[in-house]
Amino acid sequence: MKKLVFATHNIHKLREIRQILEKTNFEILGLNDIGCLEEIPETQPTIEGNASQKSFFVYDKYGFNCFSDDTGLEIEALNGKPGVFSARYAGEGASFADNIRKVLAEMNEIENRKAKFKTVISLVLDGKEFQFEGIVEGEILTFERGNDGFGYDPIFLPKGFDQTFAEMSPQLKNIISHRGMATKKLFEFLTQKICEK
Ligand code: ITT
Repeated sequence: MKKLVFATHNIHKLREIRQILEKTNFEILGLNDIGCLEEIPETQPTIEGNASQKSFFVYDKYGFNCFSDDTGLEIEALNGKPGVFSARYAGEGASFADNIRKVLAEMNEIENRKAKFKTVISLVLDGKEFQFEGIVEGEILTFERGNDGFGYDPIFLPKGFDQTFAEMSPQLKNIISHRGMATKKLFEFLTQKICEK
């Protein structure tokens, strides 16, 4: 079985990805499994750049084929912010609640509520990079709704649905979400790779 590293320290993400990629015959390793305990730099100005930086960091330093993901919320009226700063929009170490508070304050009295979540997965196989994107469009509400999910889920209403990401079941969110879509593309690519062998 070919080994493939998922460059995250987040065990929840790792578990989820292992389930999704179960049928590809790739053995998915986490960073801990390869002895990488350090924080991987994310210093690029774009989501694509950050995903790429993480994958190449592991490939170059640890010598494993690898993939990583980066996600951002892009709000039209805020010129695409918080974007790459989504995790630390209200400052280094900010909580999800702090970030939501900042977004709602900045969106106060703004009529254009359009926003999208974007995930980019960067896969580095034998030194060659492939990227897979997932985008979900929607709008930013004026107040929080729902308790599930994480991050900006309580204020994001995906287009065509009347539940926020924090109100819908995790199963439904996984099917329609940015990360779900990007992961599906990765799954199809890896399945095809195995069939080619
Ligand atoms: P890594 O260690 O894997 O890099 P991270 O916390 O940086 O984890 P992401 O790049 O996936 O995770 O996401 C950046 C931020 O965007 C995250 O902290 C959330 O605030 C927000 N976010 C990402 N995915 C989200 C989702 O599905 N729903 C709501 N908010 C999300």
